[in-house]
Amino acid sequence: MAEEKIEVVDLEALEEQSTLVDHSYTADDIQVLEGLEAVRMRPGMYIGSTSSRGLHHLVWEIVDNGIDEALAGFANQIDVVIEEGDIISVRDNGRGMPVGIHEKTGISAVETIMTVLHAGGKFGGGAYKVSGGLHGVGASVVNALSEWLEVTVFQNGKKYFIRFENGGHAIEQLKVIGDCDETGTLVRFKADPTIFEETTVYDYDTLNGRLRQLAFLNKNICLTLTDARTSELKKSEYKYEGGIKQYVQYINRGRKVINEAVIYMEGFQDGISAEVALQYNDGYHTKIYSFCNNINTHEGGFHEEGFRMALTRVINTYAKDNNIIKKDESLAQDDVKEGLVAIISVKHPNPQYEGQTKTKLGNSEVRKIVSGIVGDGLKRFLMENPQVAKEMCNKAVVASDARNAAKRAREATRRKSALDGISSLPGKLTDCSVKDPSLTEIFIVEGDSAGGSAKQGRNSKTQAILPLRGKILNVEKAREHKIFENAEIRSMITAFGCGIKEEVDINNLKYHKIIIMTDADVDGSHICTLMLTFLYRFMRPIVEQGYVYIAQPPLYKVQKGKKIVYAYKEQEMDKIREEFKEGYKVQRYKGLGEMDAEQLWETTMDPRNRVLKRVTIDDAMEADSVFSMLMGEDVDPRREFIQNNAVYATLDY
Ligand code: 1YM
Repeated sequence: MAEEKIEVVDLEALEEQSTLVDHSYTADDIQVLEGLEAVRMRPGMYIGSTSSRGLHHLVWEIVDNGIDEALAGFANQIDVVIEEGDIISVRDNGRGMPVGIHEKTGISAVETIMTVLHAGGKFGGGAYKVSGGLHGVGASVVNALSEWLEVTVFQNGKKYFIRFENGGHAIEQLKVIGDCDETGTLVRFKADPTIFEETTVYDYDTLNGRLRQLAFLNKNICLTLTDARTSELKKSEYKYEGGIKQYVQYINRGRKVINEAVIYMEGFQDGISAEVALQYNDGYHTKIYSFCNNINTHEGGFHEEGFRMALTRVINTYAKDNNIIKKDESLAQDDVKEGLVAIISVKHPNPQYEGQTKTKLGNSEVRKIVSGIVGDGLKRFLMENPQVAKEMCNKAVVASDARNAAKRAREATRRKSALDGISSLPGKLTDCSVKDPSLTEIFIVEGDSAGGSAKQGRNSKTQAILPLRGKILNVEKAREHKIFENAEIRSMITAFGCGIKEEVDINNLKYHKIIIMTDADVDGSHICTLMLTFLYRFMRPIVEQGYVYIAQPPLYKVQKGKKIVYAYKEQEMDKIREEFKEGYKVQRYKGLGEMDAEQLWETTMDPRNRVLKRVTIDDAMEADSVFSMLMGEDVDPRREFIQNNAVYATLDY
């Protein structure tokens, strides 16, 4: 009976909402395909780009539908498989997409969902769609951009199947292909290589990182990822009963914490749900990550504002009431945030995104809701845990004292900012001759010897070289003024020219490509992690706006007779071995220093041949988290991490 009802609801909605059913089949067919054709003509408008990022976006569109089904209370398991040939398979154990067939048109709801733009969001049983990312375009867009796509629905004891080819053309109508005793939806697709010209190869770590994040943000949903492309299966499984509470613990892993039990609060009002989890560590940095509908709102917005307001207000009131500070004193927002790790996650039926990268939540009503739950929840926590409350307040008082002392010292020496005196170009920089930033790039190179080769090999018109000596600095354990005294960091700030923190001005950025070039080993990736962490914390807009890249030096040089080829990934090397069979020489590069200037140019710096990885804000956020853990007090997770060589894994795209 229940299934009957769902079908009726969907078909009624379908009739109302979809233009499809008002016309004859052929006319509709044309209209439908015009819609999908529009997607194929301008894929960027729907999925952002057709780069590797856009490719991964296809997976998120399908996974989001599974997450929605889970949030509606009907599914608790989503399995993603990367099959051989980079075919993606996503399966959930929900109700299954509606299979009802419309009498007049003979078109099934499944087919409509897969062929009408935005159909999935428009009709349905009334429950709003919570996921659906920045683009949130729906499954039909994935269909349009696939060489082929298959949907199998498990429902009513039957298995239904439909297949589309060539960008969304159903090859036949939905049909029953067998019996089953489970329910759910399985979508399999192969991205169209004529659309994704750059690459159709999925990156395990990218998929893995986001699936773990989705598991943290949606408690009790089990998400798995299997890589079946090689004979050795790789698999991860994530399920967090504690949701964002565990997310905070994950970020603080290996750190000494002030409040052992994570402070957690949640609320629901006017169709908007909000949850917040927070924990202080003994460090100086603040990590507030906010989300709306599972999307990281990097630029903040009203939910973050509500959180900060409530945090500052409640801690000040408590500190005064308990004579920790005087009645006429107050702790600034920066003081109460020192060492704070917080996750704010809201689910909103009608989110408005603003800002440069459309990642700032613009719904003003959210401020009051978040500030309300944080105000009540935190007040209560402090009253019930006086010992921890005192430690939290004391930490803020120490931060406040340090900040005031630094300010007095600055005023005394009449220095306007910690950065005064950094104005002339750093000595080690070898600049390029062209001045137009949109044409120029700067390589940040590990070590003097590689720096030397890079200087010799470069295109001196457009490529600047800044060699760094060893590790940059433990930015985790130093307060800000110490950080700015570090020579390597000062060199970078001066060279880039865009300023730091709140004062970053992209218009002054001197190079539109900042390329980190380090050895392809553990040390190299550690330096890369340090760099990303620094950029993430101090120059976030340049990461957000896509100006940061990681160079990919080759792992191997293979020579057969006169022919020389380079392999940048193990998989490529496997292919070469197959192709060359025998009679070839292999050199494994351990560091950039092993290449002469010409080789370095040819393999890693020449825009015509090189492979660059553009750093996304999520990569930088992960690097920051890894780094924080590596620098923390706790030795065990660090040892484990280094043993597993995971730094390398994270950065080995
Ligand atoms: C692997 C991807 O798409 N699962 C899925 C999708 C839907 C439903 C269930 C569903 C939703 C509703 C009712 C409803 C979709 N339904 C629609 C539409 N997994 C995956 N599982 N019955 C089934 O929202 O009321 C779009 S997606 F349009 F019918 F609502």
